[in-house]
Amino acid sequence: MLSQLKPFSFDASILQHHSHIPPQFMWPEEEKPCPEPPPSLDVPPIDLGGFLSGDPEAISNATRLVDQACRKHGFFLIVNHGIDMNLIEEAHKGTNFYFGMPLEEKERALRKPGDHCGYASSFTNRFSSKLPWKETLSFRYSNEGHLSSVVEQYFWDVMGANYASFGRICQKYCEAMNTLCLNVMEILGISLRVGATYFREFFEGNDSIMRLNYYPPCRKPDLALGTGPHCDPTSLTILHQDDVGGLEVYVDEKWHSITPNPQAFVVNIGDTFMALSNGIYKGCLHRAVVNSATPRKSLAFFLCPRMDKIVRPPKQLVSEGNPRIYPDFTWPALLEFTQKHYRSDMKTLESFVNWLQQRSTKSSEHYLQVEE
Ligand SMILES: O=C(O)CCC(=O)C(=O)O
Repeated sequence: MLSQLKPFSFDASILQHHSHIPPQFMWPEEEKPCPEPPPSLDVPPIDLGGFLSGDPEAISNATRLVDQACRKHGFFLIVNHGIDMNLIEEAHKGTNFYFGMPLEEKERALRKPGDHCGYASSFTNRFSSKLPWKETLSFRYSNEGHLSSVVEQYFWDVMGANYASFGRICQKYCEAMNTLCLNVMEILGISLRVGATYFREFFEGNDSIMRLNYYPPCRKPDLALGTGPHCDPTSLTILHQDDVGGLEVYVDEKWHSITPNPQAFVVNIGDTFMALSNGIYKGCLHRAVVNSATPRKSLAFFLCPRMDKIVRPPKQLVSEGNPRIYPDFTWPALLEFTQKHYRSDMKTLESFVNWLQQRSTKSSEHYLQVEE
């Protein structure tokens, strides 16, 4: 089937009005969206302001709720987060501005094969099946001092002076997400009983990824998916969705919606944190559906460790009754695996471990560098 599909290029601004969609965007029966919106998932709202105030009751509530959610499915909301609502709004406006540009303009940031940063569109030049109905722009953020303008610089270098202001907004937005992630790491450190600073320190100097997702309307939303089912291979995802709705999570063998809340960030555990917690905290399958009337946007910040950090659980999380599940690895190895060899699903870590084991000792050593 795959080999019969011709390469194609569509203009999403035209395709969104077509009542027939190309077969590359039709998902198999068992993966199609639910005919009716599924019930909402009960995701606990975590009061970050309360936690940071040092109030013992607020700390105990936040850590208890996070612990329950992460043992079961790894999704929770952060409210009272202290991030300037104007910054969030500006980031959404800039996202509209960028994706509203003609294709040749957006393609100035075109993602190169094998790279994970840049502009990617399922609507252009792909031989494939089960394509997501979306366009994305991804870029690197680093918390290392000498890379303190890496986002701003990216927009300037790739898109030019007209995007300098949006680049500054994205830089600020990523810095805010970095702060938020490190605060969440304190909650996770307490809830896993390894101390507030353990994971915060592990992620200092992180080398993370920001992705802007844009889902045009689709006249056949019952056949297509905006983002196919996947687990995030990264460590922690902080997502802000607009008010359209479409994010769904697979819990207890069914899909559930995550109702939009502009005041909240949706947070989920990724595979790398699952490994850091020795499998105690779970990431779970999620996807995004599309609709026939309204474009949808989401801003996703993916926290990733510094490239040379060894992903290994702290000794408090390993015992005779709870032995190591995953071997030591580095984030670049898992990134390569999910970019080149494997579409992320519920079994990514298991498959990654098998892949690592199959490689020669020599090349494994390349991935298992020793931390400074
Ligand atoms: O747009 C969404 O709600 C989900 C996005 C997502 O899962 C992703 O970018 O990996």
